[in-house]
Amino acid sequence: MTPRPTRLPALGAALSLLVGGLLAAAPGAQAADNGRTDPPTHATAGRRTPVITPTPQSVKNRTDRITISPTVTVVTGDTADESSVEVVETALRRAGAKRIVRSDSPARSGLTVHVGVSAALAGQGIEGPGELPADGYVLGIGAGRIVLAGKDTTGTYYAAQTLRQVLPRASHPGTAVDGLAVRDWPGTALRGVIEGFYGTPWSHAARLDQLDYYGEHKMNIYVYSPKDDAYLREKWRDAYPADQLAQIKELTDRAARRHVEFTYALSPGLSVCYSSDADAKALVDKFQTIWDIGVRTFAVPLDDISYTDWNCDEDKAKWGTGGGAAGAAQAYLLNKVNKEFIATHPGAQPLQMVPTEYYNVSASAYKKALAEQLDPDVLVEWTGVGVIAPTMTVAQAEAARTVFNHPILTWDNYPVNDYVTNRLLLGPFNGREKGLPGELAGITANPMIQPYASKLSLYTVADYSWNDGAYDPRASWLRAIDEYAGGDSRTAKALRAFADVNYSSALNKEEAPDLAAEFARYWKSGDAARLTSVLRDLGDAPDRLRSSLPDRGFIDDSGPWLDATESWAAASRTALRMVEAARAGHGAQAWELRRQLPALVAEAKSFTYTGLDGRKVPVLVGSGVLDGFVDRATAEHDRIIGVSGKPTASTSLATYQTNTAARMLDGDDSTYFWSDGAPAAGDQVTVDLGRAREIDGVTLAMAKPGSTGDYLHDGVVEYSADGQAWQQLTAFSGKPDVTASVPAGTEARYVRARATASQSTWLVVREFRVSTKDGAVAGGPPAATGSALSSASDGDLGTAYRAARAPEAGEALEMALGSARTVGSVTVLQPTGSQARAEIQLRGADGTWRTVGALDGPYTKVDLTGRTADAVRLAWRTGSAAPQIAELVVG
Ligand code: LTM
Repeated sequence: MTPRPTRLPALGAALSLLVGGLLAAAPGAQAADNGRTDPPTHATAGRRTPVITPTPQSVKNRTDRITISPTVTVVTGDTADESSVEVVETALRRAGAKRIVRSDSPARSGLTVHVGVSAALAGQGIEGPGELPADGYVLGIGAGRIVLAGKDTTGTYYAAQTLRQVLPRASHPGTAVDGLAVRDWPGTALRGVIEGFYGTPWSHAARLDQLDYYGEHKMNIYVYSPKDDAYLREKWRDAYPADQLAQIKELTDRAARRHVEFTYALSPGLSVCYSSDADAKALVDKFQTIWDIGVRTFAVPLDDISYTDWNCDEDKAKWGTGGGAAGAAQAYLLNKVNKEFIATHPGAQPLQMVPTEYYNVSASAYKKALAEQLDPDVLVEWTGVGVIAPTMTVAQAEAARTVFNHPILTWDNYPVNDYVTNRLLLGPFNGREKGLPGELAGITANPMIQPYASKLSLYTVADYSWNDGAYDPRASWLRAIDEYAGGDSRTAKALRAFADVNYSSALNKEEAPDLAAEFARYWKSGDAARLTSVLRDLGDAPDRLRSSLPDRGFIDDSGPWLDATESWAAASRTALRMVEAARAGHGAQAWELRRQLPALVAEAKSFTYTGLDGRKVPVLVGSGVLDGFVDRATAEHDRIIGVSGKPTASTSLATYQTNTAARMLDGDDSTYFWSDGAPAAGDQVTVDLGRAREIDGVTLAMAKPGSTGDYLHDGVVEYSADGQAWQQLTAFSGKPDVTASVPAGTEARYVRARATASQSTWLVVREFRVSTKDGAVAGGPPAATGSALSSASDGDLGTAYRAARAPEAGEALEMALGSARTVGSVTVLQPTGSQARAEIQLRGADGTWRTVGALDGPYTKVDLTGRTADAVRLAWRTGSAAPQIAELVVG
């Protein structure tokens, strides 16, 4: 393996500029591009520019071409190794070469490929890789030859990876390949992955597959640090069983062939005695067993441990207590390992460590001790500002380097999902400032528990780490999708739709950006045909991926999320059809679809992943977007048929845990809204009735057993028609139960309870009831247990009045309209299975009930030409089944 010294940032930046300027003008070179490659479909004057990933620093087209001859001669030089030659030969065969001959000198006829031979660039007029940083390379195609010239063997391997992407596929020799000069180098020395999450560690097969992927994407480090491998943490002193050691050896060998530093990370912090010679020896001995199988890079992570509790009395006696003592103790142990192991093993790479304070840049006694006492060549890993850093800047990296006084290797907690196991994080690496890689010793990304599904975002990590200057998160992500789909456009489309609904994270705030834009477009334009097609594609995407995605591991990784996507697409399509039916005046059809929705949504929410504690967690896809669309569509349907929406609750206070404001309205006295802090004067809880209604009473039930002081100690109950101008109904003080009487004729849309003084206790509101004159339901038959008469007119089509028995003669369900008003229509919605039969009657000014229609199936709408009435009723017919009414809507 090639040694990779940490590149000095300032030198790195200067070098980048220098090599950019040194690119020699190749004979026949075309106008230089800007260091970016074009998407796969891009063609310039009839030539397709191949996608090279990660995006190279410089690519120049040449006007000449080479031809893949039947026999190709491969000449190897001092930076060639077997891995590079294998990649080159495979690429040549795929491009149509029938025979490959290895030789010491170029062939007189046919194509010659020079692997690791810088001198051969002279024949193409291309500058060699001499000035490039480690891992840099030059690839020249033209002047009758192909030349791969690495700064080192890894550079030549990367030139081979680029050639693999550049050469076309052909079954016969004779393909012409456009001339090209690629001059390329990495943005930072170490680029890769730290398997550092909690949860089921990756399988051996998945790790081997990852190492292949890293090599292909010019990532050169893999840190083996799964939190749940006992031999790395709880049993860190114990030797590996032979079979596990054999697997680590296999990984090490594969990593070497892919030019990846296999880094072995041992985490002794749960039980180590820092001052103990025996423990230092145990650490070094364990490293020795790993060295013996070929590993050359080692780390000691000390994250997620206590540094206020010592594991042995000797440490307390030696260093005392506090962060400074912990820093000194850790430095002592690490320096010992550095001296007794790293320094005594020629070829060992610089030691890496994860500090216990890995997530900020604030000065502390702990960091000061590390900065001053830890050997200067030890690399310090750092997650940025925050454990999951939404953004990372050059200034933060500089601050980290200053406060730790060591080279910084980022442990970037993306796309790791061990803290959100119900999510796949498939969006791009984002929020990392350009220029950052040059400040760092390297970048390691902590991936998801799902190895294959991690590849989309890891592609973008590799792209950013290699060439941050050209990095565009979204464009990189789209290229990742194209590549991962294996070049098939329908599969790529399906993958994009699926990745879109699994997009958001701390780094990518927007969920499902493509789909959200489509929903927004629909609400604006009403273009249902377009949205239908989008949702059909989303619903078909899981099947397409299951049948066509080349990487089968992705399908296993994504199972419940694929199922949920299919179901949410079905629910959304039903919601769309419901809105369209309602808009077209097809009320019965709309109501039919409206009734199907809850089961579809329940199914979409039913898919689970078994989380870290063994419990099943429902997975989320398109959270807030897909369910948001269904909710909005439902509200739109309800609005169209004249239901103004059920009352909603809100508050100015933060919520404690899951005790949301909605619980004030759920009719259940055992649930409650609970604030996450004490109310100040002006804080309020508010009920929105959805439209102005005649109110006739307000009750507030506050506090609860165990929190008897959690009520508004001084406040007022107020109402408003518009949410701006408020009138007081009552003032209260010192009591958790408040009742406000309401003057007759009071109309309000909003009712609130507002604190008039600050207090020290929090607020519990069990129920906030606002009774209205209109919509009040009376009569019978009585409601069955768990149901209520009021559900027939609560603005919530999801609830229903369900009678306890069949009606008796003369029984009716009666709804008050408040004062007499003009009635344009009466709509009666029955839940599925309801067989009720009734006359629909209005009560006129003379107090007489007149029949205006009869129930006719689940959806009945009677249009009236302006009848005046003060009440409406359903007069049950003799022999009717026990009635069920979802909503009685008077328009
Ligand atoms: O980030 C670090 C250094 N340690 C742990 C990781 O093991 C874990 O995967 C991430 C994300 O939950 N958070 C940590 O604190």
